Amino acid sequence: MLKTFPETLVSQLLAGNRRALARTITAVENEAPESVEILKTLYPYTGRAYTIGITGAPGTGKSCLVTALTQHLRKQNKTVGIIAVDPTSPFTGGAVLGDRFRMRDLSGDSGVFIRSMASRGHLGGLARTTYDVMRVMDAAGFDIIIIETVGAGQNEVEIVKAADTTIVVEAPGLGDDIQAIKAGILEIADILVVNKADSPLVQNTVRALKAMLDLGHRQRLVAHHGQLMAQTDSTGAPEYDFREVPIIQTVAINGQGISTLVEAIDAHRSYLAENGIRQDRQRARLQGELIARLKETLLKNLLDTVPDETFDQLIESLLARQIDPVSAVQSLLNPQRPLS
Ligand SMILES: Nc1nc2c(ncn2[C@@H]2O[C@H](COP(=O)(O)OP(=O)(O)OP(=O)(O)O)[C@@H](O)[C@H]2O)c(=O)[nH]1
Ligand SMILES: [Mg+2]
Repeated sequence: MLKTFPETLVSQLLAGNRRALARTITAVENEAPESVEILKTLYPYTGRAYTIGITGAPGTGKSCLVTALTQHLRKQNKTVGIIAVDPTSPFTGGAVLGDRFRMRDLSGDSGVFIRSMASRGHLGGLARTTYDVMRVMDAAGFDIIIIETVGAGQNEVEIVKAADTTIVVEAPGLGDDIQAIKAGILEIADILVVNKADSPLVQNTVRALKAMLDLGHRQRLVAHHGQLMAQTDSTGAPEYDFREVPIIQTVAINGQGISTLVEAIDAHRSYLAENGIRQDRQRARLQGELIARLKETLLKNLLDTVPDETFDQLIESLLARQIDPVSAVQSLLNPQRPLS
């Protein structure tokens, strides 16, 4: 393949070239050397897309929901980029036959771009490359970016935090427990969806979710030094977010409830905009990213200056109780300081 300069690739991507988009995403996903230049060049074009995170237990119908949602958004003439962080997702071809036909409907449409990312890699790395892939799609001009992750734990919660609107998907009949509790993802939901509402058990699930929402109040979060923290009032007590989390019933395989879901997303979007919350969240996210990257760079720069033997010796000294960990850090930061 002919080598394309990052600027050329980015200008092709900005011009709507789908192959350039695919190649850019691959470079970014693999953290290829040119990805730094690519991300730098396209950064000024980011920050426009509205992002929707969809998470929930395996098999609740997330991919079908993403498909139905996308078809609806396309009717409103919105372009949609989809990132599926999920090795078992139908987007990667592991679907039952019916799903695969549905996906083909989507991928034949130039207003839709689907990318699946294997959930390999360490926690921070996965979250970061996912953000970067989102940025690429954002710069490519998609109106909406949807991220699907299996809500199995902290990993996915981190990724979904990058979304403007987070949808947690439940389905009836997956066991007695509400699946989201296990992963602790209920509190990140801006909208709850009970999919597979064609099941006779749907009302049980809706009732259980309502009861749980009544029990817990979500703390209002505020950006502080790069982290989202609980907002407190003048007495130090936490403030709560009393926005009601809607529970929406859908049948993803036939589109039932999807227009109600889109209305709920629009309402949440307005809520974020009217209260300046979207801006606050973006600020917090960027602060967090800046600090994370700073830590990583400082650590790398420092470790580059420390010979392996010095490092190994230090570990041995720690093990032999000749030095304590805090002093060990000091000696690494200040090599002139004698090891005592
Ligand atoms: N009856 C019924 N089946 C559904 C509905 N939505 C999805 N399904 C079926 O549920 C199964 C799982 O759907 P997926 O969309 O792959 O679910 P998922 O949550 O993306 O699954 P993972 O990505 O593996 O976690 C498929 O066989 C779908 O056909 C629905 O509303 N009603
Ligand atoms: Mg899926």
